[in-house]
This record gives sequence, structure tokens and C-alpha cells, in this order.
Amino acid sequence: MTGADIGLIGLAVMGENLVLNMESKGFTVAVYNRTISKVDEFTEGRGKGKNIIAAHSLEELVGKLKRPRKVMMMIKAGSAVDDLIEQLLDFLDERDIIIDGGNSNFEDTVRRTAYVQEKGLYYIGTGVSGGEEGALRGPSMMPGGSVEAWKDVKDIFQSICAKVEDGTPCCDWVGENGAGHFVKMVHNGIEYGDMELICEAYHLMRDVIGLSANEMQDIFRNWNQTELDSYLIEITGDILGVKDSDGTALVDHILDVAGQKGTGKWTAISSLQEGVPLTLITEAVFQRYLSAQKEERTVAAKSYVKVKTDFKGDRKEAVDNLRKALLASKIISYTQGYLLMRNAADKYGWKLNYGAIALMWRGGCIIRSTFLGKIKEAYDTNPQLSNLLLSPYFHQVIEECLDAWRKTVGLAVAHAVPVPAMAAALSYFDGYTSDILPANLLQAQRDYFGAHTYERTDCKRGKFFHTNWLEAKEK
Ligand code: NBP
Repeated sequence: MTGADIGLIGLAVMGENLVLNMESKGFTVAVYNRTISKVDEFTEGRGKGKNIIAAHSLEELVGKLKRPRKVMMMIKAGSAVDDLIEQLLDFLDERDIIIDGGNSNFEDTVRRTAYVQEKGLYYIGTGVSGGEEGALRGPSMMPGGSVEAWKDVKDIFQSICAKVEDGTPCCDWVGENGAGHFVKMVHNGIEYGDMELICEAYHLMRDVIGLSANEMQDIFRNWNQTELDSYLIEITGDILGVKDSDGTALVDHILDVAGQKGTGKWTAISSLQEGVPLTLITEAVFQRYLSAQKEERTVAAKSYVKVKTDFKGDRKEAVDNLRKALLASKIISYTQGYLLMRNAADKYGWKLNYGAIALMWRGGCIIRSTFLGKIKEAYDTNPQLSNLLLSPYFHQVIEECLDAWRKTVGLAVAHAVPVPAMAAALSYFDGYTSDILPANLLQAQRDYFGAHTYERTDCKRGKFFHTNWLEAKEK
């Protein structure tokens, strides 16, 4: 049958590069964009001479596709996606497939999958990670939605995605309705956490241990040969080596105000909704907000002048402690992210393959790292693993890092350097591994002011007591 293998709508950064990637793998792609002039600009420009077919209307695009038709939207997330689905439904038939490759909120994808399926068509919401470069050379892809459609898109997705060293594609079926976009959202949250942890390590090295950008570059390059081996550690090393025109490190001239597009915030909100303590990622989001309050911080810094105390310890030892603190904190971040996925899977009825998710993130995306291979192994060994901290491998690593982790957080506190992510991770660890927490007092307070009752340590669970605290205190 002639016709294009897939149609792609949205010729911005991501769309254009995905089209070129698909074409380079032997697929014929029909393309359309709302601002129609961009279609010809692309097919006459980067797409010239390739198996790319220009369409100047949605009807024309759909008419050029093989059945079942596959139409992938790479457009701005939000109501534009709903509008486009509505328009596409006029031209598509039953069992055709609508794919959303944008950064849609997973709840929208849950709703859209039901809506499109109601009309007799299939819907896939897929996370696509790796930015412009990933889109062109191989992104990490996390598809979910109508499982019936997976067989028809699998070949295209697994051909264009990133591959790990043994050739395994960084794309597999994630689960029903919004599962793909949920997993992509958690991925983005983890990215926030990883970046914050690296920045905290940098902050300590720069302001406490007193290292230069060149020295830090060497350290990050060394760390990239350890369990911390990852894209973000690698680019941090690169960044620290780049000089400004005056020969000083460029990074020293960049304003300390972080931007964000909101996907970390979604992860944090979702954790609150699911009742999962996602403390590290949430601190990472908060820290970006705090960084953005530059003017206020400047005023407050003048008001509370910090007395700088010289670092008197062994630099080499402090750096090694820092590496271990970073690794242990990272384990907590992934532990919390995986717990969030597990809770959401229970709530939405998704059958998530946690090992496969780690593999999808192994290549092509910003959080790619060798560390993810260890997570995959942990879930392959025990698919029912309730918490990564309970896997033998991570248990051992945490034990090896614990002392250094505590020393690093202590060092930061003593020198007034904020390490919210590392400290939150350590507190989570200490809380999760505590048989007894002070919530007994908390329950007593709740019972005192609100008669919320409490359970007793000397009775079976499920039996509730109330004390008239006012009366009791008079006795
Ligand atoms: P943008 O997110 O900047 O979106 C631009 C595209 O959306 C253009 O093709 C534009 O058409 C189209 N569009 C808009 Br805006 N409103 C539309 C509407 N109402 N109907 C139809 N088309 C509409 O592009 P991007 O950065 O390539 O990202 C595409 C998707 O992929 C987004 O959801 C993004 O969040 C996600 N994503 C981006 C990255 C990245 O690194 N950029 C990475 C991973 C995922 P026009 O030309 O007519 O304005």
C-alpha cells in the first residue's frame, strides 16, 4: 500500500527533528503545521529531498496516510491538543491512532484516551525526552494509552528511540491511558532532583571547600568514572571548563536565578495528591522558586550577614564524602519517584514494569546514567520490590555512604550553605528506617484539640481511643 507511515503535526523544534529521525530510519512521514508556511519552509529546507510529504490541511494530511492512520501531535501542551483532537476526529476513521508526543499533563491524557476510545479510535500519550538533540538522534520514549495501538506504532517508536549499549531500545509500552505521560512527569521531577543535588555539591565545593572551577571540573570528570556516571555529571564537568572572554569561568557570570516550565511542580503536586513523601524533588522545585527571589535574597543577605568560617578539614576527604552524599541522596530521589509511580499505578490500575521504565531512561534523556541499570536489575530480581532501599544492592551502597552523607550535611549546616535536597533525602532515610517516630505526640495533639482519636501501642491496630485532655490535665 502506498502512503506515509505516519503523519506529524507541529513543525517546531521537537516535531521537525522527530520527522527527520523517522525519515532517516526508513519511514515516510507526512507533515502539517498550523502556520502552513512552515510546512513548505521545512519540506524545502531541512526536509528537502527526503521521504517527507507536505500537507497543507489536516484533511490532506490524513488522506496521505496508510491505514490504520497514525497521526502524531508535537504541539504545545494544553487546550491546543483538545482542539486538534476534535478537528482530527472529523477526518479519521475507527481504529486510527492519535498520538500526543507533547508534555501533556497525565490527567488530560487519561481523559483524552477515554474520549478518543469512545469514538472507536485509539489514543497514545507518549513522553518524549531528550530535547532537540534527542528528537533527532534518538529520544527516550514512554508511550501509554490504548494498548491495542501499540503493535502498530512499536516499530516506528523503537526504531527512532535511543538504544542502550546492547541495542535495547529506550522505549517500551508503559501502560494504560495516562501512564506514559505520568512516567515522563516523574522522569522530569527526577531530573529536577538530580540537577539540584549536583548544584548543592558544587555550592559546597565552591563556598566551603574552596575549590576553583578548574578543580571542580576535574572532580566531576572523575565522578563520571564512578557510580555517578551520567549525562548531567558529564555536562557539569564541561560547563565548569568553559571560559568567558576574560578567561574566567563562564558559570561565575551566570545569574543565580533558575527557570522552570512546571513539570517538576506537577510531580510535586502529584505526590501530595497520592500521599507519597517526595521530599527531595519537591525541595528541588522549591529551591528554584527561592533562587528566583533574587532581589529579596539580596536584601536579606545584607540584613543577616554570614560570618564565613574557614574550612579546616581535609579537602580530598570532604570531596569524597560529597560524592557519597550525592550518590546516597540520588538513591533516595529515585526511591521516592518509584514510590510515586507505584502509588499512581495502584490508583489508576496501571500495570507498570518498573525495570523497563529504568531501561527507557537509560539512554536518550537528560537523566540517563549507568545508575539506572542498577535500578533495572533490582526490579528484574524482585518485580514486587516495595522500596528500592530494601534491595540488597542499594542497601549496601547506602550503608557505605551513610557516614559520609551525615558528615556532608553537617558540614553544610555548620557553614550555612543550604543543601535542602541532600538534607531532605537524609531525613527521609532516617524517618523511613525509624521504628518509632514522634507521631504519638502528634496524635495526642490532634485528639486534644479535635477529638481525632488515637490508637495505642498496647492494643491491636484499628481500635481507637479518645481522652478528654482538659479533664485529664486537671487531675
Ligand atoms: P512548542 O511547545 O513551542 O509548540 C509549538 C508548536 O505548537 C508549533 O508547531 C505551533 O504551531 C503548535 N501549536 C500551537 Br503553539 N498552538 C497550536 C494549536 N492551537 N493548534 C495546532 N498547533 C498549535 O514546540 P516544541 O518545543 O517543539 O515542543 C512540542 C511539544 O513537545 C510540547 O508539548 C513540548 O512541551 C514537548 N517537548 C518539548 C521538548 C523541548 O526540548 N522543546 C522536549 C520534550 C517535549 P505554529 O507554528 O502554528 O505556532
